[in-house]
Amino acid sequence: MSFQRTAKQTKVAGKMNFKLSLLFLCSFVLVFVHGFVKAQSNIKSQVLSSRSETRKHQRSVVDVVKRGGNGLHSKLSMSSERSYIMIKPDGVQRNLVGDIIKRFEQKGFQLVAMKLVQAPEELLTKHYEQLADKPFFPKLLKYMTSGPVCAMVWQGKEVVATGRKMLGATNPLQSEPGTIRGDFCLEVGRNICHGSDSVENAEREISLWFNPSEICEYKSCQFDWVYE
Ligand code: IDP
Ligand code: MG
Repeated sequence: MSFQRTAKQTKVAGKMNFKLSLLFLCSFVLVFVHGFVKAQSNIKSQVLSSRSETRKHQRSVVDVVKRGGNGLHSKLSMSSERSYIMIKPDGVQRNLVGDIIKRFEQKGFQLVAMKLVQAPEELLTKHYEQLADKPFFPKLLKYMTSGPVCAMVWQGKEVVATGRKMLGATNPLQSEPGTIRGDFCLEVGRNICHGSDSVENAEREISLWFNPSEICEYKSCQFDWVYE
């Protein structure tokens, strides 16, 4: 009888031991999983906070530049004006592309977009919409569609007004020597290049001829030697 009780007790004790071990194992697994999850979330929050620190740092650098702390912002904004300059079909045919580009490069302006285009009449009609009622308009369209043009965007301080001075008067015979039209051509209907006449028109013309993705943004290595 007492032996049977002892065996039963042993059996019960064994079951208890098993349950206790199971409980212990479960608690160990729970503690481990909890620790792992906590460590993961700590790592995540550290990464997020370091990212936000980086962003804060970037913002503060931009702010310093914007406040003009080192004069960089004012230099950047004054040098960001853009003009649409186009070498017309006669300029391309007469191999004057290099000479015209050279003048803008030498002046210190920065080339930010360029392509050769056989322009459709529709595009030129939009480009010259302010001249649509002029008697020479059909001749102008014929001239401008007679071959490829070299379309460019030049950037720099007062590039619109200065570009116009560099081109010279519309009628080449009235253009000063030293200007592009003054040096390279004779007739108003063969005046080899176009330049935007206002900042507003420049932006309108640039958006007509170029997709934003075709215009490059870069700091020229000459920047600090051109701008004080
Ligand atoms: P611009 O090119 O100097 O800005 P605009 O008056 O805008 O001069 O005229 C656009 C273009 O139309 C000129 O560059 C020239 O090729 C052409 N053009 C202007 N006036 C005449 C003209 O009287 N006869 C023929 N073509 C002209
Ligand atoms: Mg014009």
